[in-house]
Amino acid sequence: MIDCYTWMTDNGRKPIMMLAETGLEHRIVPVNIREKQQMAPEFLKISPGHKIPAIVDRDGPGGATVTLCESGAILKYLGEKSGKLYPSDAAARARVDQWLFYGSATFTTLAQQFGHWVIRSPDKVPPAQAHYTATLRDMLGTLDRHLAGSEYFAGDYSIADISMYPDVHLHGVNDVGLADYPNVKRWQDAIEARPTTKRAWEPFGA
Ligand SMILES: N[C@@H](CCC(=O)N[C@@H](CS)C(=O)NCC(=O)O)C(=O)O
Repeated sequence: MIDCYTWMTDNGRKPIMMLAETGLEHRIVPVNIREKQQMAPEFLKISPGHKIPAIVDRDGPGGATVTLCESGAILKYLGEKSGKLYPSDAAARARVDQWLFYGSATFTTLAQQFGHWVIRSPDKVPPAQAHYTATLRDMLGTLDRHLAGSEYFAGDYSIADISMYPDVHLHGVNDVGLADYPNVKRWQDAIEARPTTKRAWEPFGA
């Protein structure tokens, strides 16, 4: 049984999407970050940087308990454990890793800044708004060029796609629109149509 500590945010949806794909036995433990539940001492033992998502797998390798934070590390772990959405061939795996890291280290991190400065902040700072809008559009352009020659980011549907999807869905579709990024739109529509994605995006814990 895997406990998935998470909330209804971009990063928070990633392990939920992956767990839905793998069929691994799990339960969702809501951590309401608006109410600062991520600061609870018990949660900080799992995620020292007070960030969701995190998982606890009481049936890890050799029967050990595995405690993990960081969405990219969690996706890799679940991919290795289940044998799904993460190829075993070394070259194919390296390609997935490249886009997984782009998704978690670059795309989501900068899209979150767009979300803060352009969408949510009550302080309107025009240079920050312009900078993060241009940054988001630049990244969507990068994704669009890659997806022009590839159905998914790295071969078949994989954890790389899961790492990119939530911010494309939230900020691409809803905020800037995908009219200028037809390949991203085709990719996002295909992932959105998966029954597992629909299940993973249902509200919880509120
Ligand atoms: N690099 C981390 C980022 C996680 C992250 O940004 N989590 C946010 C929600 S999406 C959070 O928990 N914020 C609450 C806080 O920082 O206190 C990952 O990929 O998991």
